[in-house]
Amino acid sequence: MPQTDLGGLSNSADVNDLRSLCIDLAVSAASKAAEGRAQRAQLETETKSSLTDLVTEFDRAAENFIRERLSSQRPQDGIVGEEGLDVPNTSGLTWIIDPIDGTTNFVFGLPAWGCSVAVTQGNTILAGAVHLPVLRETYSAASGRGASINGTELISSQSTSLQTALVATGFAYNSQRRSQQGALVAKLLPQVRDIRRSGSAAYDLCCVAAGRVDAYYEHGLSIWDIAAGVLIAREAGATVEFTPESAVTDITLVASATPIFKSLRSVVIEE
Ligand code: LIP
Repeated sequence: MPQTDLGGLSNSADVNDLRSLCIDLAVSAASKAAEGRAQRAQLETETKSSLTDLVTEFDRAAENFIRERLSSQRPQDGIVGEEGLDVPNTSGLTWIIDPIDGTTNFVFGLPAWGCSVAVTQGNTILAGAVHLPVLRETYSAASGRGASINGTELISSQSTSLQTALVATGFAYNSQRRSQQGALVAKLLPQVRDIRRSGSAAYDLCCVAAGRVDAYYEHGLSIWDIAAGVLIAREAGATVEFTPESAVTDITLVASATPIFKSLRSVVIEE
């Protein structure tokens, strides 16, 4: 995905304005969801693609909140969100929304969940933000302008050895794919320091950006899981590839310290 061509948005002020809006939307939506969660001892859930693919009223409310804000502030822009219908753009810009990434964690009361908001121009990610309210962490980036956590610059790992790399991954909701993913983890585990599984792709990519893990890979992702985190990790200095670049679902992603990228990709991607 090209990172330098900003098309009509050559003005860095525009890119930084978009970053500020990503942050505002992600923080506001995730904070509302956290407040609502705190008032419920038990959550009602529905299922989507499988018995384990959960959605709650708070996922839908958070996305509707963001959609309403965008329709009033950026009415010409398009929207692609996990829980709602696509909206076409007349401005060339499209917002990519995962209202609650890590929904299972949200339901079970675990901390690794957050709202991910990104804005793209074609295949270029211009700006993005991920807010995790329980962790009190806000990650953001703008294309060519660096990445930060709570306003402090993010610098990714520069690990040079796969054998000592801490690697994050995740698993799909489809049981057949999970058995393949389990076999792949078993193959990788002896070759790396250790594996971590947070339950949120957006958080995993932010952890790559922060150098808290040296790498992250996953198969079967959706664009809303990763759009903001991809830019945040890239702007922090990591190498990130995902394919197919123009896909919305069934995306394979590898992100890591640049020196170990090729060796990790050779293990986790079947050529
Ligand atoms: C989640 C991803 C995570 C993956 C989970 C799930 P959701 O997204 O962020 O990486 O392993 O299976 O897809 O469903 O919580 O928005």
